[in-house]
Amino acid sequence: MDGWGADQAGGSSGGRGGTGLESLDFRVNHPPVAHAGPDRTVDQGSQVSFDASDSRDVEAPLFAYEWLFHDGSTVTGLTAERDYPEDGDYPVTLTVIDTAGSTASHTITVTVTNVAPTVLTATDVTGVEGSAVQFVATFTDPGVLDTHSALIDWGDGATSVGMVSGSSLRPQISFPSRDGRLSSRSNECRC
Ligand SMILES: [Ca+2]
Ligand SMILES: [Ca+2]
Repeated sequence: MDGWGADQAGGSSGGRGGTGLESLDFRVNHPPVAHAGPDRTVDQGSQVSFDASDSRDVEAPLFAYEWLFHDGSTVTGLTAERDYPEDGDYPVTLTVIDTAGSTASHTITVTVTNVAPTVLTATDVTGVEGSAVQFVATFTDPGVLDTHSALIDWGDGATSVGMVSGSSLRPQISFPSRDGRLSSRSNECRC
């Protein structure tokens, strides 16, 4: 136990000229219990809500709650929210403080899994024989911090590497020529 306090001071006295006796009643503070909830597994791009309602203290309602995230940022309060745009494992530590100043912590892990990109648009292209045509596609990925490569399968065994450009929210792929069919996997757009 890491906290205590005097609950009451009382006393009794001895007789005249005798020895005195004083009594003190102490109430030992029980440390709080922190509970940040279960470990989580979410898709990248998700917002995760945290709730410390299962934390408790014997003596009184908890005085304060603080959430510490992997980047060193903190949020105070019974609940907190956090966006996870990048896949990986991220610790979240809840620290609670009781009215006597005792603290307790609980750390959970948020596992963020990669989500494959999705090809949104790819239009048919008509060209003149012997001339190059540009083929353009767009895709989306909830992992806005992900990097991407693109490959087009022309359908005859030939492939070409595409150039990815544009904003992270709506990137675009440009290919040198010909037409093909679209598919996607992992963080690679195969068009
Ligand atoms: Ca307590
Ligand atoms: Ca992704």
